[in-house]
Amino acid sequence: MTTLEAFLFDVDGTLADTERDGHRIAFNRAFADANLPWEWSVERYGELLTTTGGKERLQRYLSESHPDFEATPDVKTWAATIHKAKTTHFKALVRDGVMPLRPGVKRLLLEAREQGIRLAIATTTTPENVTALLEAALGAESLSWFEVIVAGDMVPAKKPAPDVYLAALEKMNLAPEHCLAFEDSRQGLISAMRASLKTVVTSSSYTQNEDFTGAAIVLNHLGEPNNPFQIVSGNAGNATYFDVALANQIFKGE
Ligand code: XBP
Ligand code: MG
Repeated sequence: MTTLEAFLFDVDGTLADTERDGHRIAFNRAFADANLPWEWSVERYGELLTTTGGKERLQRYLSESHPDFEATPDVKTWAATIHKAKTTHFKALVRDGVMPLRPGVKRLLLEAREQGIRLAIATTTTPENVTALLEAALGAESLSWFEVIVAGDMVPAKKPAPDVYLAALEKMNLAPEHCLAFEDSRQGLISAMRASLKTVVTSSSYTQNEDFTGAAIVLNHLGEPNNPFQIVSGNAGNATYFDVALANQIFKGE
């Protein structure tokens, strides 16, 4: 019988709600540093989020909103420079504690470790951001909890391509049928499904109205004993929060 051996986690929106009050603010601060009078509103950032990856998002914004802007020495280098400043601001925001882990994340990670379930991260974001987030939320030693951390710039294509998940599975020498992925967005779900992974979706503020067809279960968050999840779609039996027992139930398709 196939057993559940590993959890593969997305970061942005899944481990923590990082986009609106984290990445967005960091981009706006990087614009201010560069004396650019641009500010991404909550709404505009929501539109831009369909492009995964910060550098790619910057280039899309330029072509849509400032097509005449002369990026020097070229668009790619310009985007990389702004993005570097943005990463510095993002890490400072993480250290300020503005992006706590979502409900149930810490509890589930601890329980998974206790039960010998292997852990990995498959994310679009910059590795420095992941390190900062884990250190701030769980302590520096938590980095070693994850057998592999695969980030978007380490593979040919970012989500919704399956590359980050395929790379994580390869590094762990694991077949997808032994794993569960955790995602918050349609782009992430598609990425995981293209890697043949069963996927648990915990929708986040920006993604709650997205189409999650194909997910094993969709919840508003993982829940806690004193903070039950709401089921958007799928079957959680009698569970009110997501634990390893429910993971096994979903994994077996019960
Ligand atoms: C997250 C992203 C990332 C972040 C910013 O997608 O698209 O681009 O918004 O990170 P997912 P960087 O959660 O599906 O992985 O600016 O470091 O690229
Ligand atoms: Mg995400």
